[in-house]
Parts: sequence; C-alpha cells; structure tokens
Amino acid sequence: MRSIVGRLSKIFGHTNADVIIVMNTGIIDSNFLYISGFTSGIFEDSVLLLKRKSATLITSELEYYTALQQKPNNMRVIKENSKDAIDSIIREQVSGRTVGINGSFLPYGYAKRILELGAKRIIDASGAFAEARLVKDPGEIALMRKANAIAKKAFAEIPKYFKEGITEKKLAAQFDYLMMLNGADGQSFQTIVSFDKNAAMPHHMPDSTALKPNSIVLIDAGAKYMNYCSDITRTFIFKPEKSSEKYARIIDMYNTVKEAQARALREIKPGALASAPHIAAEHYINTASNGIYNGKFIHSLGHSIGIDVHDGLGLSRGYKFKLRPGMVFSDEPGIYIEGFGGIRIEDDVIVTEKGAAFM
Ligand SMILES: [Mn+2]
Repeated sequence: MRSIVGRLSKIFGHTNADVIIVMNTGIIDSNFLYISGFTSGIFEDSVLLLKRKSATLITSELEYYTALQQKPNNMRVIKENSKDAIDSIIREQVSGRTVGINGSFLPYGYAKRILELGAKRIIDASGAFAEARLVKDPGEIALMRKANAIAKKAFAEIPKYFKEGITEKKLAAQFDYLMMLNGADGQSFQTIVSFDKNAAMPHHMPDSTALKPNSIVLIDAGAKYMNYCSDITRTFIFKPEKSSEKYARIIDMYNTVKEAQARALREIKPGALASAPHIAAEHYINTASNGIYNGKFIHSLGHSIGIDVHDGLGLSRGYKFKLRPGMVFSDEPGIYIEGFGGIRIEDDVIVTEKGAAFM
C-alpha cells in the first residue's frame, strides 16, 4: 500500500503551517490528487486535513467507498454529509493553529470559513505544494512516462488521417480518439490543431479551417494517465510541394526550431539555472538564418509538468532557481510568423543525475 508520509514531509518542510487543509470546491484541487493518489471519484467539496504524519479525508457517503478502495496508508476516511458536523471536525483541528491553505486555488469564502472556525491565522501553502511537486518521485516518473508513450503513439498514427478538406476540429477529435484508444484517461488540455497561418498563434483553438496541400499541420496535445500529464507538439507538412518557396521556408523554420530544442536540452542539467535553457534556445533562434527569426520566439521555453500541465515553475528568462534531478519540464521552442504560420516542437524532459533526457 502507498504511504503518503514522504509527500507530507516534503510539503511540511516548506511551510510553517501546523496543519494544512486542502478543500475541493466543485472542482478538485490538484494537491488533493497529489496527496491522495486517487484516480477515481469526483470528491466535490471533500476536505483533506493534513498533518506531518497523517491525513484525514472527510467525504460524503457518495464517495466514501471509492475513497476506502483507493486510500493510501496513514489516511483516515470519515464519512460525513452534514455541513455542521464537518465544521465541527474542522474546528477541532484548526482551533488556535496556523493553518495552511492553497491560496492559488481556494476561493475567499472557503478560506474565511476556516478562519471563522477558529484558526489562529491562515497562511498560503501553495508554494510548499509547488516546491514538493517540482521533484517527481519514481512512482510519478513511471506514470509520466506512460502518459508520454500514449501521446507519442497517437502522434505516430495521426498522419494517416491527414486528408484534403478535413477540418482542424475533426482532426483534433481524431487525435483525442487515438489517445483514448491507446489508454489515456483523458486529455491534459484541449488539443490544439492549427493549419498554416493559424499556427502563427501558439494557442489557436481548432476551428472549421480545412486542410489544403502544402500546409503546416501543428498539433499540440497531451494524454492524461492516472492523474499525470504529457504535453507534446509536432509540426508536419501535408502533401508538401517540395519545389515551392513556401516549403523551403517551412523547412528552414523547422530545422531552426529543432536545433534550438536540442541546444536547450544540453543546458538542462542538475545545478543549471532554469533560465539557461531558454536563453540558449532564444539566442539560437534570434541569430539563425541571418537573423530573420529575431524576436519570433514569443513564449517561454517550457513549464514544469506533472499533475497539472503547468504545475509550478518553468524554464524562462525570469526563473533563477537551480535544476535538480527528478524535475520534469517541457522543452518547446517555436517560431511564429504572423500571416504565414508557425512551427513548434515540444517534448517533455526529465532532469537526471547526468543531464536530461526526453521522457
Ligand atoms: Mn507545453
């Protein structure tokens, strides 16, 4: 049976809270998933009371058995439907204590309720969770590798569905179907499919644009597997007209992005500053091909990924923390030319003892 003591001590190592309360609203707090490891259930309005060595879950009758079935070691599960009864359990745990909450998730009304139940003060423990979740343990890494493998299978299969006239929406639906058939529990985020000039907008959402020959097909998607995300981007050319100027331009952009991604990867290693890989990729793109792409890499190189697609810190100019083994980031440089198109290549990378590797 899984033990949660390791995760709890990581979190409590980064906060002064005596007790931490993770409260779900209508949606589930990803920190709830990090602690519980639950892969089934909704757990709407359920409450997790965390101490250094144990956790107590308060949930309704609706999900009580779902919880018991999956519960890790050191977790007590209380079945309680009445709000008054739940309040009195919380009151007992928080009164006179410093209570940590997830300040980047919990709405004001919920936080106020904890104060009214007698907490001495509430503090934001969101940073402690982000810090703990930044370095993945072997169990998490195995799940992330599986999430990556599923998405990569879908990427290997998708080109056979490229055909003249198919819309971005239909291709996105096909991609999602392939991920599900390959074992995904869901998507990490809404699949992006962008043809040609739509690909110049990094977060373009699939619409009714139809595919034409000699076009860019950019797909940015991820599979979710047992709560963990993958996030991969591939850029293709459909029915290339190899003698066209457009084809030559796309290939030059592609090769530049591919090389930028490789250069960034070489800068991802233990002890390196989180800004270094971004700077390497950006410098390469800005100066390649006589500078024609200068300023066309318009986002950060990458983000930490785990239970959330963007689960805390990232690889960009502004981050000065040091990389450590077990951290997982996307490595996703891109070039975006308004009115023409865009190229992005993205893989998930794990920091290892020796350097880094694609997952
Ligand atoms: Mn990404």
